[in-house]
This record gives sequence, C-alpha cells and structure tokens, in this order.
Amino acid sequence: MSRLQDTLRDKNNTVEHRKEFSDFHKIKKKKELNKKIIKYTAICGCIAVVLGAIYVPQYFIKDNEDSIEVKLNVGAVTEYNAALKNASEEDWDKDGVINSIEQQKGLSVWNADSDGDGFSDYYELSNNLKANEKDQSLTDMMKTILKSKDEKYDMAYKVNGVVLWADDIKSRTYGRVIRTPDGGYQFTNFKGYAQFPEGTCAYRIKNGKHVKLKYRKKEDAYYIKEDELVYVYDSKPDMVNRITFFGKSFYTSDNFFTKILSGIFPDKGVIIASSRMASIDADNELAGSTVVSSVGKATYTDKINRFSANTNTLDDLVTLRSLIQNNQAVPVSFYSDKKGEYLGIVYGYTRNGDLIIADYYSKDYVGILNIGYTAETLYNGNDITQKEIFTFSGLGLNSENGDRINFLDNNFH
Ligand SMILES: [Ca+2]
Ligand SMILES: [Ca+2]
Repeated sequence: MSRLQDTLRDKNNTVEHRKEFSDFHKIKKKKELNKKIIKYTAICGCIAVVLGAIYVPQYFIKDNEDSIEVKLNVGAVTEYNAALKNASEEDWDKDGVINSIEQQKGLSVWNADSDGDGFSDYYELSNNLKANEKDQSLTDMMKTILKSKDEKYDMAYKVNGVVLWADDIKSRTYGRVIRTPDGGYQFTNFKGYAQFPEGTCAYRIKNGKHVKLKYRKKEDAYYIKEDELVYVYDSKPDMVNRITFFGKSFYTSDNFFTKILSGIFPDKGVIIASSRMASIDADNELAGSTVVSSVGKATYTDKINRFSANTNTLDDLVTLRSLIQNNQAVPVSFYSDKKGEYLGIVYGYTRNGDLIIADYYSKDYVGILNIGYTAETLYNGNDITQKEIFTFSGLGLNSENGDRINFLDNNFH
C-alpha cells in the first residue's frame, strides 16, 4: 500500500515536476518572446520616428506666419464720418451715385456694386432694383447680355491680350485674367483654355513652385483651372534641386542622382528633404525683399484725402511698388468701418509681393500685409467694365470685410 502510495506520489511528483518544468519553459519562452517584441517594437519605433521625421506631412511644418494684430484707433470712425459728410457731393467709388445718396440707401461709398451681383449701384437704383441685395434674375440677365455680345458663350474672346475659351457659362460670365505687377497672369473664376500673347512655356505656381500647364496644340493654348497664377516664358526654365539636411538647405544642379533623391525624400522634412524645382523658384527662395533704406518724418493734413486717397486698384499697387523701388516709403491709412483706423508706413515688399509695414509713429516693423489680385465685373446699364483690384489681409484687417487701405501722398521729409 505504502509502495503504491510512494509510486503514485513519485508519479505525481514527476507529473508535477514536468508541469512545473513545462510552465517554467513556457514563461521563459514568453519572456523571451516579450523581450523580442520589446526589441522589435523599439526598432520599429525608432524607424517610425525617423521616417515620421523625414516624411512628416507638410502641414505640420508651418512657415513663420505673421498673425500680428494692430491696435486700431476707434476715434477715427468719427473723423471718417466727418470727412464723409464734408464730401457728400463726391462719388468716391465712381459708380455714378454720390456719397450722400449711397449713405441714405445704406450702400457702400467704396463699392460700386454694394451687393456684389455684377450690377452697379447706379444701375440698380435707377431701375428701381435692390442695390443692397443680390438678385439672381440679374445674374441670369448678365449671362444673356454676355451671350448676345458674342452670340455663343464658347466663342473665344480677348482679355488683357489673352485669348480665352471658357469651359462653361459661369467662366464666360465671371472669369477674368489680370496682369500682376511682376508680369504674371492671375486668373479668377475662369476654367478653360488660354492663349498668351507671348512666350512658349506656361507654368502655374503651386506652393511657390512652377508646374507645367496642360497644352493643346490646336489653339496653341494652355488649360487653366480656377484662380491660378500663371507665368509664361520663351523657353523651359532650368531645373535645380534643393536638399535640406537638418534645416540647412543647399542647391545643386539637376542630375540623375538628385532626381532620384527628390523622388525618395519629401519636399519638406525635419531630418532630410529634397525638392526639384525651376531655378527661378530657387532664385525666389533666396531673393530678399525690396525695402527702402530709411524712413523720414511724415505729417497728415488733409483728412478727406486720408480716407479716400485711392481706389485700391492694381494701378495704385503698381505706383506704390515703383515708389519703393525709388527708395521712397509710403504712408498708409488702414480703415475699418467697425474697428477704426491704423496709420502705418509701407517701406518694402516681399518677393511674393506682400507689403512690409512699419508703425507710422514709432517707425518699428509691425508685420506683413498679404496681397492678392482679382477683378470685379460691373454692368452699368450701357457697358460691362472690369476693375482690376488688389485684395489684402493681415494685421487684423481684411479687404473682404470691406476694410480699406489708402496709400497717401509721399510727404516724408
Ligand atoms: Ca458712389
Ligand atoms: Ca449691385
């Protein structure tokens, strides 16, 4: 009995031992596996971090943005209203409706088309239409007018020397092309083909880089999508490569090796990046801003002039740029109906054409005003006219909210 018990116990022990051994083995194996997992996870993690740093999405790498908001002088609203009252017979937006009538009807003294439907305030008022409310039937009528002008909307037409074939009636009606101060073509609301007066290679600018436009031989024209900025050259621009390593960039000529690099690495990255671009884009990246050498003292005397010095057209902007090129800073008044006024000095412009602003009193740099180019179409009852204007945003101001900018007489001394 006892032998049997002993034998059984021994057997149990062996089983127990085997079980223990097997458990130990399992645990050991598991631990080893865990170690391996940790090891590979760490390796994978490191690889992910490196790849993440190299291929970090572009939107995580933000360029230095100027988000400075200037302090506006609220008291200037009273001054503005006094100036407006003294100019009640004037027609600041030149739409044929004098300032006092515009005010009486609740229209903008600065916008010839207060509701933005393509029909001037004058046309709408003289036809008993609502000048401060967009009217769809008028938009349809505009289309009819344009159709009748060219019989068929898809017929080619010429704007600023560019021959256009609109894709659709919307483009034909509202599509525009204007020449930018640096010789580009800014398209707005236009989709279709465009034939340029000179040059044989047309490029659009995407993220600051030249991208070739689709070409159609039949019309010797390039395909334009909406709101594109296009540059046309006599020959293909040379290509270069920008390689960025830990934030330091250098440019190399275009060759087989750099072409491969730009294919492997992203355009922007924390550790390494490589980007193939037109040499003009590289020049632009390296080029600085145009600024005046010094800013003198200025005084304002004429208040009406301060609020109505210009019409925010592209011509005003071209004049401003030529003054800066001639080393003359330009005093400026920013005005918002709701917030007030800020007095500044434009003393330069960036390679993108944005304006560099200093404070009028302290002469200290305050920020950058972003500039865009667009055109407004207006029907005044007789003819369709186009007004080429610039838009601006920055320093807490935005032309889309009706804010205005007035470049003042250059009276620095
Ligand atoms: Ca007016
Ligand atoms: Ca209107």
